[in-house]
Amino acid sequence: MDTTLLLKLLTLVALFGAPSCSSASDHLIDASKLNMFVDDLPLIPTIPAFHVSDGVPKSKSLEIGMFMKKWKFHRDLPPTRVYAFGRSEQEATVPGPTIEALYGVDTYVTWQNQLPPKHILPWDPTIPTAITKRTRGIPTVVHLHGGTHEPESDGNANAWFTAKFEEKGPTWSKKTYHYPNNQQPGNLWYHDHAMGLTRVNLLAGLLGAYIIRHPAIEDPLGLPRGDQFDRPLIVFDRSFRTDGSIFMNSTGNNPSIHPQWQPEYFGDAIIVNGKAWPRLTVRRRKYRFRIINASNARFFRFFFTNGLRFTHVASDSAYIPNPVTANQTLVGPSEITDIIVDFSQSRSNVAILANDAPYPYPSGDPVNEANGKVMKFIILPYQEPDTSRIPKRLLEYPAPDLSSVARTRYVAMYEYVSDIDEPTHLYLNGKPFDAAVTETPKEGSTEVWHVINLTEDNHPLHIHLGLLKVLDQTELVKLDEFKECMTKINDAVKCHVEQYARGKKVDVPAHEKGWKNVYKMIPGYVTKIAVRFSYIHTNSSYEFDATAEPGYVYHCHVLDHEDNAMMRPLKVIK
Ligand SMILES: [Cu+2]
Repeated sequence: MDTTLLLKLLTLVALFGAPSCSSASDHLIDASKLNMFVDDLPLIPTIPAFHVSDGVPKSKSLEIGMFMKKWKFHRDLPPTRVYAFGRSEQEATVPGPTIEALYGVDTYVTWQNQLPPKHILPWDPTIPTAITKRTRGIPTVVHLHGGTHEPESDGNANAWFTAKFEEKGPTWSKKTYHYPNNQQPGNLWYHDHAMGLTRVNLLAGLLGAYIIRHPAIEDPLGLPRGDQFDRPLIVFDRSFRTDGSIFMNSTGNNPSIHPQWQPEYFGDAIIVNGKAWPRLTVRRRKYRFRIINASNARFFRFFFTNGLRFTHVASDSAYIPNPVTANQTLVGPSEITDIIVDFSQSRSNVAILANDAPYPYPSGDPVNEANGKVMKFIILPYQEPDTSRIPKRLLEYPAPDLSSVARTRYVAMYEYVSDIDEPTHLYLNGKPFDAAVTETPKEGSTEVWHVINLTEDNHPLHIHLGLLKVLDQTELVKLDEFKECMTKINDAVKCHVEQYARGKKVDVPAHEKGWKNVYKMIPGYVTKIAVRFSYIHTNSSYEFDATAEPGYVYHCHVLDHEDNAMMRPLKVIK
């Protein structure tokens, strides 16, 4: 054989790995063979969510579509078929454009499904799933994660619709969603929430950032500003085939029960703002990064390999009262960590943002060379003036009034396995999603929830509408005994949870003691949270009817769990 040809073949095998795997078409790319840090971090396009006329901001109506298109995730990967948000197919990106809203100015969005009928990823009709009856088409619906808005605009899992609104789910009520933006300023994200399809629709690319800014109170803080120095970093993991397509298993872990569903999706390539392991050249000054973990199931424990530290200023959709500096930060699926990095403190001219969270978290596989790296910062050598600052105080909101708690609830997390000891589904409180609503908080009230994790994995619990504050996390002693009782009678009070919640306490990290909308539930622990059903910045009641149909939901944000069916309805009452 010609030596050049042999060399080429060897390079191809080294890059793409030997063909094998579950089916003939699944020639996977070995992510560790892809060169890291060869693509620049893309600047995600932004869409202003308000007009300015005569210097006055006015409300705006947007039309944002979901399109199938091709996306280049890496220099050496063929283009990948994705689903992307954008105002047109040409403009659409993965992640979708960052929507920039202004405090107190309403935004209306008509989310348009422009997707062709056949899904680019495998899905599973045997889990509770949005399935069209009369037509073909991909059900989608958009949820604005962290938003304080009416139930009709919340993207209820059964309010899905297909292309041209041809077919609609049972709780669909309107085409145009209303986001009042009158909550505390902060970071939100929008993503698909269709019943049983959320994990595949996000995997295909249906996600993007949404920022609510309140200049009158944020500008005086003096934090880094502008597109260059204040940037969202949307991070997720993906696996690819040699033809560039996204790889997702087409065979389930219990194929005779669920042909396709598996309990967690993990990919080896780490994608930031749409590129695998990108690089960014930065100046020796402070930058603000709003990091969104948009993975299906992967937790990230971020740190810099050169010891550079970061300072937290907000968590999820709310500022924290005081900045907190740390060496590392654990970010579960759907959590948002908002940090300042001061590159003038770096002793080297290169800083790698890395990850060392096992997957599944916390007791799964250790990270490898590929998924243990996130992105590279190339730091320019010369010092420069920096007028931005990290103030001693950020924004403080009233603490929940624990003397007037309206209701105490228990939420137990269960995982069920088949006779081959493989997970078949997961439930909250042992109930499927369509069982009658049991969580009915009163509008304006504060509740305390005891979230009891009886599984072996950490589950990020996300509550729509209400914000939560983590009170404490306590280990369950004699876990097997307690689990046995719970498995039998599914009642935390009758099983005397208070007698078991006496083990060691894990400190809530300082930067996560503020208001959040999702939190990491440690396996074998009870996590006590206060949940507030009013605006947290004013403590006043909602300016919309939160009691309307179809209500809200709360769920695990590991998307593969949420889909099957670690999700329950949440109905606010008067
Ligand atoms: Cu979960």
